[in-house]
Amino acid sequence: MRLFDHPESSNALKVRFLLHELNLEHTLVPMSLGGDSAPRGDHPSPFGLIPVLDDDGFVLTESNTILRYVADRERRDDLYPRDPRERARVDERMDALSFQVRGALWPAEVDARHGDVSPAHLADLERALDGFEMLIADNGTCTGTFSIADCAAAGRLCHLGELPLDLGRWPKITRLLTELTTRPAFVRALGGALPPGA
Ligand SMILES: N[C@@H](CCC(=O)N[C@@H](CS)C(=O)NCC(=O)O)C(=O)O
Repeated sequence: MRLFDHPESSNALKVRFLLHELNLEHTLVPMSLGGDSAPRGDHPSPFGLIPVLDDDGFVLTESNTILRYVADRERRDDLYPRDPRERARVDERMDALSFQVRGALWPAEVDARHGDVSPAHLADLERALDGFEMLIADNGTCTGTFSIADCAAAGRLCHLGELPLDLGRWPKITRLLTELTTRPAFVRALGGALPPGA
């Protein structure tokens, strides 16, 4: 397996976490970030985005799709259940991270890189985190047992501690982050170092 990757990509980190969790041998193909994301003939993604997985010629984009594919390929029903309701709960958390949390997180992260997070962006993010807090389990996982939703959550949220937020407002999210970012596979996916503030 080859993973087109960048060390700072949260979406690639989600996939690296799962590959390490499953001890799946893989080669990382370093890509650049910060391009124009326009489709390019020499890029494995039609959108010019990473991650992209190449599994013996089967080329797959979209980090959440890759997580689902890899768990299914390895027949890890514990990580991505077959039961329709249990599977829907995993999908629900992954979709909430992508469609409710990421949209609010990204502007705040961009602000933080420029040194000042706008109050409006912070308020949007706080609202999104309030919702995610209500959705998840209270035992340090998204659904009650470790699943691919947790790989998605770790990649998406591991830099939350770097933002000017009082994480005490979200005890379930705080526990989730503590459990996930200290998991050996996640530490390996990061290359051995925890991100600052994780
Ligand atoms: N929905 C896609 C989003 C992928 C995405 O936004 N990737 C970012 C890095 S996390 C990227 O490749 N950006 C292009 C660039 O910065 O050049 C997924 O989940 O895989």
